Amino acid sequence: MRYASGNAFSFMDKICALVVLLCFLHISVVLVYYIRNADSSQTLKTTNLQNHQIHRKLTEQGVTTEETKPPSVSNDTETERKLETCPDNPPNLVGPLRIEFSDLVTLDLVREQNPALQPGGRFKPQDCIAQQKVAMIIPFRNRDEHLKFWLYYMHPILQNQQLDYGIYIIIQDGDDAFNRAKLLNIGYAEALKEYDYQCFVFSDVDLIPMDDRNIYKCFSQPRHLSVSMDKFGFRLPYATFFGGVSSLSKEQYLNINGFPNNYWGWGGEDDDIFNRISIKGMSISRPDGMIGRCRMIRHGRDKLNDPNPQRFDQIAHTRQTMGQDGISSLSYKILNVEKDQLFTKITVDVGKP
Ligand code: UD2
Ligand code: MN
Repeated sequence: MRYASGNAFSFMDKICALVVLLCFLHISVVLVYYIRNADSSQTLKTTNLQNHQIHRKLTEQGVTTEETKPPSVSNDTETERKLETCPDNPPNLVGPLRIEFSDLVTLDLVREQNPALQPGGRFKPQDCIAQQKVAMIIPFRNRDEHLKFWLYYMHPILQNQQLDYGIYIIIQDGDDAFNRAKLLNIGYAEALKEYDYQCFVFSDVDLIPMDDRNIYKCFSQPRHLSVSMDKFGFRLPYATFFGGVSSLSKEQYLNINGFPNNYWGWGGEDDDIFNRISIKGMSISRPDGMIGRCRMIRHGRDKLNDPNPQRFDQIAHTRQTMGQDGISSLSYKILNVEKDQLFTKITVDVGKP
C-alpha cells in the first residue's frame, strides 16, 4: 500500500501529536531531576572509589556532614551527657577493603569527604569516649603523591576505628641522607607537646591496610601492624621484621629509650628498634595474617636514601648504644609548622650524618 486515505491521515496526526507531547513531558521531568541532582554529581564521580562504604558508615554512626548535622544545642546539659568508652570492636568496621591507587584522588576531595576533622587532622568520636589517644607519625620527604593516598584511605579508616587521633607528617629538610628513625623520634616529641597522647603509630607514607579491623592503636606489647604486605607476597620477610607500620604506647616507647638517631640512609633502623624491644624483655604483638594484609604503593629507591653501609655493624651493637642514643639524646630544630584540616606538617633540621 503506497497512500492512506484522508481519514487515516488525521488519525495519524493525532497519534503523532500525542507522542510528541509525551516526549516533551518525559524530557521536562528528566531535566528537573538532573538539575536537582547536579550538586551530588561530584560525589558520583568517585563512586568507583572504595571510601563510599566507609563514609556511609561514618554518617550512620553520627559523624556528621554539613547536611546531616543536628542543630546546635545552646543548653549544655545535652552536650555534657555521660558518654561511655568506645567498644573493643568498633561496630562500623567494614572488614576487607579494596585499595587501589587511582588518579582521581585530590587533597580537596579528601577534605570534602572528612568534614568532621579539626585542624591538624584531629578527630575524636562524638558518641563515645575513644579508648586511646593516638598520634600517627609519618617520616617524610618529597612523597606528596603517596601522602595523598595515605590521607584518603586512612582518615575514614581511623574514624571508623573510633580513635582520638592526630596526624603528624615529619618532613626532613635539606639534602642529607634520609633519617627515618630520627624523624619518628621527633614526631613523638612534637605530638606530645600538643596533646596527651598515650599511643604512637609509626607509619611509612606508602602503606595502606587492606582491612580496617587492623586497628591502629596500642596493645600490651609493642605491635607490628604491617605483617603481610603485597610487596613480600603477603608474608613476613623474616620473623623479626618490624618495618612498615608499628605502634608503641608511651611507656613501651620510653622503656626502649625511643628509636636510634644515627641510622642515615635506607635500612637497619627497624631492626634496631626490634632489638631494643627484645633486649627490654618485651615481645611483638601482631594481627593475624589475613587482617594484617596491606598494600605498598610501588616505588623506586629515593635519591638521598641509599642503603646505609654501616647498618649491619650498628644492628650488632644495639645493646651497647641504646642507653645513650634515643629519645634521651634527641636534638633537632623546627623550621616550619603547617596546620591543615588533614594533617600537621612539621619541617625539621635533623642535623648531619
Ligand atoms: C622498608 C620498610 C621501612 C623502613 C625501610 C628502611 C617496608 C614496607 N618498610 O621500606 O619501614 O624500615 O625499609 O629504612 O618494608 N621516606 C620519604 N622520603 C624519602 C625516603 C623515605 O618520605 O626520600 C619515608 C616514607 O615514609 C617511606 C619510608 O620513609 O615510606 C621508608 O622508605 P622507603 O619506602 O623508601 O623504603 P622501603 O619501602 O624499602
Ligand atoms: Mn616503601
